Amino acid sequence: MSKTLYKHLRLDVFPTPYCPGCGHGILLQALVRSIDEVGLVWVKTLFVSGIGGAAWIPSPHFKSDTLHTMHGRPVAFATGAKLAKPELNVIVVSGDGDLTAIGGNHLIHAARRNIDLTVICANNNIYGMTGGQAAPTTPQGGVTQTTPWGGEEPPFDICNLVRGAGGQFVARNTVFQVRNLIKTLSKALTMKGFSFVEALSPCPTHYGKLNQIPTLGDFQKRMKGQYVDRRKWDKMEGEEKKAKIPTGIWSEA
Ligand SMILES: Cc1ncc(C[n+]2csc(CCOP(=O)(O)OP(=O)(O)O)c2C)c(N)n1
Ligand SMILES: [Mg+2]
Repeated sequence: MSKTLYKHLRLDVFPTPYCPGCGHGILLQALVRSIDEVGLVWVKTLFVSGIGGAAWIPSPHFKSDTLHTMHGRPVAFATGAKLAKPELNVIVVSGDGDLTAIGGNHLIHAARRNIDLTVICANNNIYGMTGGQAAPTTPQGGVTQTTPWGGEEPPFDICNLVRGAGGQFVARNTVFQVRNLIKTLSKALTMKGFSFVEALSPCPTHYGKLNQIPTLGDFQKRMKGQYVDRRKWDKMEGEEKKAKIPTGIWSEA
């Protein structure tokens, strides 16, 4: 990372706790770059996270006020903080498990109410920090510690979920599309209303190990062939559509 960005970080807590190849570290860097780009002022900013690997992105790494809350509850805490101090930029960073399993209700109702929050979800398709259990985002057939024969249930499409609930700005990028990801984060940070960014983040240690994608490079190869702009994806059909991951912007207004 460029030394000019060090001013945003608590350097004494580095290196991060992430396993080798975890995409959460790439998201951390992308978020710092976008914070720098939009000139976010730390004294007017509060980061809120829940429990999980992704929740460690802002806390303790960012030189900002951070609330590291209970599992599933960051959106509820963030809502309270925004109501009490509307002048704050309130930004939630947490995982797919935290935000869509135990915290799913808070997420959809904050989107429905169009509260002026930015929510960033690092989606690695698994409960990473607790050893790799299935999440509501685990793909059908995905092997995890709790689905050793492959998950049977269809996963949430989180962007469709949040958009359907009323989220104003809704977007998805993979951490491999880092320039797009930074642009998307910058838009989300500067928009009024409920903004939601899903960052697809590989987990080689838990998901990859059990699904023959053991390294970050393997994920990159696989995901590069999968992601496609959502406008193109909308026109696809059948097996071709199923094999792809739509990325881009769902809604800007
Ligand atoms: C009430 C409660 N239930 C369960 C847990 C255990 N727990 C901690 S983190 C976590 C899931 C984290 O998954 P995710 O949010 O996807 O983060 P990741 O580690 O994958 O980045 C779970 C189930 C907890 N801490 N508290
Ligand atoms: Mg996860």
